[in-house]
Amino acid sequence: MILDAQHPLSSGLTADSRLIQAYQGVRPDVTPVWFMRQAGRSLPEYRELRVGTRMLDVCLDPELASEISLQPVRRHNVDAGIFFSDIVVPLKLVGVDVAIVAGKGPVLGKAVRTSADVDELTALDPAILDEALAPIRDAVSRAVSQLGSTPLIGFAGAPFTLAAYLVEGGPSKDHIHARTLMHAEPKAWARLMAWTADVTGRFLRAQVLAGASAAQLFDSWAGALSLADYAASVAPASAAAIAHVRDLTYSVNNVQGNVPIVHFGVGTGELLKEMHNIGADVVGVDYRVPLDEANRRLGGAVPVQGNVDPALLAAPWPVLEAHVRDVLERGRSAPSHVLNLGHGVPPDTDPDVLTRLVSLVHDVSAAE
Ligand code: 1CP
Repeated sequence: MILDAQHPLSSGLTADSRLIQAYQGVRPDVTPVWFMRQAGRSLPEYRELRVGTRMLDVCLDPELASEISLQPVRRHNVDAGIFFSDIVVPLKLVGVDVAIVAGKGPVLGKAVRTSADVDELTALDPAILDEALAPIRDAVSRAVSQLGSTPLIGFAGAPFTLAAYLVEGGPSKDHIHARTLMHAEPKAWARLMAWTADVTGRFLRAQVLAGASAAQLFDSWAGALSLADYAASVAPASAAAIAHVRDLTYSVNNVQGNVPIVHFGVGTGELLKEMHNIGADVVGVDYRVPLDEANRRLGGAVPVQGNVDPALLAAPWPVLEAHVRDVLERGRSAPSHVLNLGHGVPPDTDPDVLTRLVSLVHDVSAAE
């Protein structure tokens, strides 16, 4: 489907931005940079807005969600905004009993542990999202109207990462119940993954149709899986989630493009190739695998995003600077590179360090 003429990719507002060029495999004049979790607790203006509010209420308030998406763009001069929301928002909207507990993360009213639990969950009809996602569409279009030529990235959780919360009932270290269900009840697992792909895919598509210029699928916890389990029991559902946005194209000055899709996971060094193969354009790399090695594993033809170690944001500036220069240097081996962290901004990060890091990346890459 071709995006409508007002979409910032179709209108030409964001199609030539550094971010979209790099995501398309073209190296722009300057390496673009944004940070996972750039919107959030590291910013005093975010903490101030959040006083007395609940996370999921804020996600469903179009004015607040758009304002929070804009805060880091105003402050840091990053090359992209990321929509402020959470991966569990579409679960909440389809009718799942889920809350986000401060300092902990998503907590489910009831863990999905058996085939009967899966039947009960999947009886919730994903089609109701078409209407229920209205506040998300509203928040995205408000943010996009303020961002001008800076692209907004839409995002969603990959089916495995969402299933990990659904099956565990909350945050977990090793996701053991999810991995047990995968093998103990393979048919129920497949139903769970297909349903989750539909729910999360609709969330992602709604953001792109409302004006997001790129889409990122977060499979944060896929690093808990073996390559064989990932390929057999997870990758098909991630491909199905991505298929919700894979058909979206734009045409500007007679040049056709597709909405770029980024796929990111933590501890997924062994899975990089598979994570690209599900239909992603760009692979997000965590801090464990250097970018030149990630590029080698990906076959040398895939744009990469990453991978400054978030731990170094709190190290003395010369230590961080040397690390960032090294990441930029290794990133030059790939066709193109978007600088990011290897995972989210830690909540206690000094925001001035992030602003300084953005200028460093722009200055160093412009001089190359
Ligand atoms: O700036 C941005 O990046 C946009 C905001 C954003 C994103 C992309 C939030 C806001 N959440 C997410 C995605 C998300 N949510 C992921 C994938 C990215 C990642 O790996 O970091 C995951 C795994 C979640 C689940 C989640 N929600 C957690 C992790 C819990 C765990 O298992 O360790 C947490 C703490 C939340 C709550 C949340 N989401 C976002 C914020 C700012 C917060 C904290 C809110 C609070 O505590 O009040």
